[in-house]
Amino acid sequence: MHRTDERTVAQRGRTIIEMALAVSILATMTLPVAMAEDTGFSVFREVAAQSTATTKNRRAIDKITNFVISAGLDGLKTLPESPYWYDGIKVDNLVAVSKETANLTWRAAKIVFQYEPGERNDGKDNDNDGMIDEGRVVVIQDYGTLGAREMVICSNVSEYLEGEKGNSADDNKNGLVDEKGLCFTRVGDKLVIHLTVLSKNEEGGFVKRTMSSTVGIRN
Ligand SMILES: [Ca+2]
Ligand SMILES: [Ca+2]
Ligand SMILES: [Ca+2]
Repeated sequence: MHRTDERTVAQRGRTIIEMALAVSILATMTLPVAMAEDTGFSVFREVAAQSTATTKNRRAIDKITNFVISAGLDGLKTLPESPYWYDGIKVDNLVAVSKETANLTWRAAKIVFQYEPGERNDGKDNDNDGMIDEGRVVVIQDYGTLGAREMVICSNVSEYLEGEKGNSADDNKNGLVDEKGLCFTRVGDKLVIHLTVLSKNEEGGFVKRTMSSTVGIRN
C-alpha cells in the first residue's frame, strides 16, 4: 500500500510538471500569434483612418471647388500672384436668375478659414478635442451685410497646410510661407486651392490628408 501511494504521488507530480510544460509551450506558441493579430488590427485601423481622412478631404475640396466654379470670380483677377496666398477669398455668388429678363442676381460671399468655435489661435487645445488651433472652412453668404449667414463646409481643418509651421519659413517647400490648412493662390489665370484636414485614429492620434484643386479664372 505504501509503495502504491508513493507511485501515485510521483505520478501526480509528473502530471503536474507535464501540464505546466504544456501550458508554457502553448503560451510560447500563442503569444506571437496574438501579437501578430494585434499588429494586424492596428494596421487595419490605421488604414481605415487614412481612408476616412482621404474621403473627408476629397468631399470637402470638391465642395469648395464647386462653390468657386459657380461663383463670379472677376474680383480675383487682380489678386497678387503666388507666393502671396489667402486663407479666404471674396466672390460673387449667383443667387437668382429672372425668368422674365434672364437677369442674374449676384450677392457677395466669402469662403474662408476660421478657427473652430471654442478654439483660439494660442498653441493650446482650448476645446479639448485633441487638436491644437484647428479650424474649419466656412462660406459666408451675403458677406458684409446684416443678413450674413454662415455655412460650414468642412471641420477639423489643420491650422497650417501639411508640413508647414508658423515660423516664417517655407517648411513644406511649396513656395508659400506659413500658409493655412485652407489657402488660395493665384497662378496666372488660375486659382489654386489647397486643403489639409485631420481625422482621429484609434490610437488617439491624427491622420492628415492634403489635396489641391485648380480653377480657371474667367476672362
Ligand atoms: Ca488653441
Ligand atoms: Ca482643439
Ligand atoms: Ca509652405
